[in-house]
Amino acid sequence: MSKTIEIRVPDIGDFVKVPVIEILASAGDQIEAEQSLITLESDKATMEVPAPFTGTLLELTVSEGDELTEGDVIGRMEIASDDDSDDSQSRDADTDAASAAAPDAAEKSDVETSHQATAQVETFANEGGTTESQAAGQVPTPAEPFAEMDVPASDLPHASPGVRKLARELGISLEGITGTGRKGRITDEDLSAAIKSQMGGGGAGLAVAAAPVVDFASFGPVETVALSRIKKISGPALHRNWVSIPHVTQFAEADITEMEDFRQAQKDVAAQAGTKMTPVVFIIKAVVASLKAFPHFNASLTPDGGSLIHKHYFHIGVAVDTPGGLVVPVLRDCDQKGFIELAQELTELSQRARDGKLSADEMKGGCFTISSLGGIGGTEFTPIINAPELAILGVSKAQVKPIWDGEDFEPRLMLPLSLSYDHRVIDGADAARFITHLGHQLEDLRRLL
Ligand code: CAO
Repeated sequence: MSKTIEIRVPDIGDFVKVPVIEILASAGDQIEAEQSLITLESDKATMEVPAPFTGTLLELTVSEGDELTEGDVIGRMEIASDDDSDDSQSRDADTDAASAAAPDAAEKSDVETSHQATAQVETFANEGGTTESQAAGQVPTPAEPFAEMDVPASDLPHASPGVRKLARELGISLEGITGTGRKGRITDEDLSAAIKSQMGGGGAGLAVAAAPVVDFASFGPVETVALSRIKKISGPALHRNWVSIPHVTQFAEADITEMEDFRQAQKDVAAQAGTKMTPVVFIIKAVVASLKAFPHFNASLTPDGGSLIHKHYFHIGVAVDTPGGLVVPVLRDCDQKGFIELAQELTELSQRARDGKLSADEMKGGCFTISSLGGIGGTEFTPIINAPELAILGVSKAQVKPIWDGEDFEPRLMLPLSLSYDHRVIDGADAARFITHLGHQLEDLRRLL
């Protein structure tokens, strides 16, 4: 004989109206006692609501986004009528707690009062670690861990206990996995994608030994300082781009002697317009001309990697060094703007970047990025592509060099350029053509103007 029971949210401490973020089972599923049915997530913790008994799930009456409180019905299941609270496969249900949590359950005539299992709780601060009770194979009872649960959400990755458990079992760190779920939560799919990516196409693999954990304090005084918010956001993206895009960097030098003479001559004009004519503005124009000549640089791969999306607009990102870290505001429609207008926009955007006042939209939509360290120094560097863009130009400090003109060495102002490109799409020969074309734009002012 079988009977139908309601499944209710068990004691979840002081939490009320906790959103459902994951549905883990479907009607018709054969469910084991303790099997997780749904995941709830508050700002402080994720909690899985397990099945109270072994049986067949008849229905789940909640959806993602619903907000639940202790005692709320989440569905019904059919269990063997002798599958009672003393069934060895089932958790003991605390009927007092159940009726306290579900006072209206007794009013249902066709449905037994629900038996409640204990929510499995994991705080966000528990990543990578295993509580003592978990290590002992126990499900924490609400009474003790809920008191400790009220810890502030840390910057550790958000993931359901199920995802964390699987990641632990597979020895995969959740650090560095970009969550696509609500509030950046790492979902099952994100974990699978990370595992696939770590296994790498062709088995090249990204599985590397974990970085050594060093007790620096044993060598001398130390201080731990949290990374800036910008670095915490940009770090995983840079890491992803670095490991997932086959980068090659092509170097070249452009003779900008004439360009620099012209720029110096234009300084007053720019000053009258309330701005500063920097080399970066000329480089933006040269990049636009080169993107027009080599349209497959102004493109992005489709997510399946099988096609290119060509862009018919010219939005250029410029990396700006700010006290909090690197940000990349995007100057839109650079093909339609003059030098003075671009100079004004660059000055305004980079100032707002340094003041931390850029909006997220102002950092979106770029086709190609320029990273200029020319005002600082260094000879050349290998910039990391700003995915989903296909290439990035690094600019270093121009220097006067003796250049052989066929008869003599002439002092010329040479600008070092570094073009990193996605070798899945761009061949080395194309990159050499692109950077040569770019150099010619900068060398021949008539083309640029
Ligand atoms: N060669 C020689 N001098 C250069 C130069 C170059 N390639 N580029 C700029 N300069 C000069 C400028 O002309 C300016 O001198 P004057 O005042 O005499 O004209 C001086 O260096 C200072 O320039 P700047 O770097 O402050 O300003 P900019 O307009 O050239 O660049 C910006 C603007 C926003 C790109 C820059 O300020 C910046 O933030 N650069 C850092 C970007 C970065 O961090 N990239 C790294 C990414 S990877 O981590």
